[in-house]
Amino acid sequence: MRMSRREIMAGTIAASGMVACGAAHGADATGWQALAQDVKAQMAWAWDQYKAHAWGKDEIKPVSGTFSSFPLKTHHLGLSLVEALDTLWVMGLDSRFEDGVAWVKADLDFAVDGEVSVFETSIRLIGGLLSAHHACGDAVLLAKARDLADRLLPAFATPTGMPYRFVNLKTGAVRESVTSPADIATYLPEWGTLSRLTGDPRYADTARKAATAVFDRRSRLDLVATQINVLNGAWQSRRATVGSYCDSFFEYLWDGWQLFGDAECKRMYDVCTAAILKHQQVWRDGSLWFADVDFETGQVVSAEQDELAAFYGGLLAQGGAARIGAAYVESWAKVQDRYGVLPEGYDYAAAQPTQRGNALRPELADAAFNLWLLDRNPRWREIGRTHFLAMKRWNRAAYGYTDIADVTARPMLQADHCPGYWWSEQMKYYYLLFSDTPRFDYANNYLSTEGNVLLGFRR
Ligand code: IFL
Repeated sequence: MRMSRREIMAGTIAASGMVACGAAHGADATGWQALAQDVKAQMAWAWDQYKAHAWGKDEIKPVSGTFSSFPLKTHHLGLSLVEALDTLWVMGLDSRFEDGVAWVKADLDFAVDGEVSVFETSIRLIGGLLSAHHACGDAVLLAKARDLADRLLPAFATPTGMPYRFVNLKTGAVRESVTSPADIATYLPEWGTLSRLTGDPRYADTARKAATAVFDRRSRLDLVATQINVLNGAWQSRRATVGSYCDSFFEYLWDGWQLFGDAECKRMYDVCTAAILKHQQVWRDGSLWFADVDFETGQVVSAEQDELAAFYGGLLAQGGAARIGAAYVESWAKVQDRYGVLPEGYDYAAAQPTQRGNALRPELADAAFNLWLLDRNPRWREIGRTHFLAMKRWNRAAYGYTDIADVTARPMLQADHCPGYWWSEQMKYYYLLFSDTPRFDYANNYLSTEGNVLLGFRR
């Protein structure tokens, strides 16, 4: 496929590791456009590495130049490629986007006798295909997304409507009935979009029923815990958290309202959020945190914060709690200033990391972008810039961007894995945050938990 002149320049700049300055700088005294061009150049460079060393594979290992599979154990579904598509498109890396779409149309087949996580497969692959479809309108992308959703549907055939955690893509065999609110209830934006585009209500109905089933089992404090049995609805843990296992359950309640105007989703979001603000909010040395608490008594059980919870300030602000959302983002920004890259776990009471790695995470950039969409305060761009520049400094490896084994070491210790979400999330958040691109409607849009744009592209 032929590359445009702009794309060739982007690749050249990235290969040299330089920021694209020149004309863009002249037109933009604060350097945001130059930064956007640098993000685009890094994306082009990383894509070219993926193409050369891992084309059609799930995830590149950027230090060794090899690859690994996910969500299937031994078979590849081009995860990174699918996740990258709408990011390439919004950046105007059009020939690379077309290359990727051509691969999907010719080579992506979900009829594989293997087991996947229902949640991960939905947010990454169904979401990636739908956002690529939103970018270019190609009907084959929608058909592939629908085929995949049909293969996940057997997981939802439980007495409660909450899905099993794993399903076999070919046989429909299911496994693991104890799972989390995030695994159960992170479907409505993608599946509602599928219903809207195909005219088949089953997808939206299934997703909504699962989310409602979690909400209906909340405690008397209106909190949910991290683990539940989908066959009998009995909770298997007592820990309420805004981090891992629950995070995108809250996010998709709000999103059901934002994307579809579903008033019941808003009511559920408001009830859950009021409870979290009442029972989990902790102020310490001028910083705001959300403690893990017992979901029935409200007693604090841990001061450890997942890095994954860093997205939550953006969600709170979207839901109307702008001041408190901004405060939570600032708490994480202080940790970022201290370590350069956020540790996966952080204890706010001890002011120390509890897990020293970082899985190339997008959450702080995600929150900064959501706040930027709401008030255009340059502070959020600055937090995004710090996130991006630290990534360039510490995560760049020979064949792409990698995760970190220890953020406290100097130089930081690199691991060897580029997760699929990197292609869909932070690279897109940075670009949208810095570029003011006309391909995106900054006033009316929707990005999923995986950063997939399901509303807001301007073709
Ligand atoms: O898959 C990503 C997504 O944002 C999510 N949870 C974690 C991943 C990124 O850290 O919902």
